[in-house]
Amino acid sequence: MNLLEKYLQGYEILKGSIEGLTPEQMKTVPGTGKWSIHEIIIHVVDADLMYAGRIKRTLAEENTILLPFDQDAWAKHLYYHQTDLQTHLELFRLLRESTAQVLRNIEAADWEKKGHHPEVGELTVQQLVEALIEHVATHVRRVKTIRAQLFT
Ligand code: NI
Repeated sequence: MNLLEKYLQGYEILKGSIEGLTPEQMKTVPGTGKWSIHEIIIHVVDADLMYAGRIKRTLAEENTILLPFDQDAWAKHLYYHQTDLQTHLELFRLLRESTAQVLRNIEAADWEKKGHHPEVGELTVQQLVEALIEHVATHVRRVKTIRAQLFT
């Protein structure tokens, strides 16, 4: 499976990870300072939103700056528990599909274009896409752990 196929598969993987959970289970906080599954999913969608912008900036602009974002502040100040999950899952699907359209059209050399992240340093388009694939995998593992601990 190539990188773009894996990237597109993220939607089914993310959606599949929460299958069968009730809204109450989704919003159960597993411990002090821990995210509920609902918050995890919204976080994954917001990260994709930021990364879609990063990928486009890196492709379109020379020496672009990739802005970091404070994920805990986002979860708190954007009131993740009051945001609708289905709307965000749909946004995730559309972000991946629309970004994949862009990535299908670029030249092979464009995958090596770099943006600059103030904390991480240089990141290529390929690394940004790989990071997104890994990001879903990491959080889906966490969802599985919470499900096994609390809901089985
Ligand atoms: Ni994350």
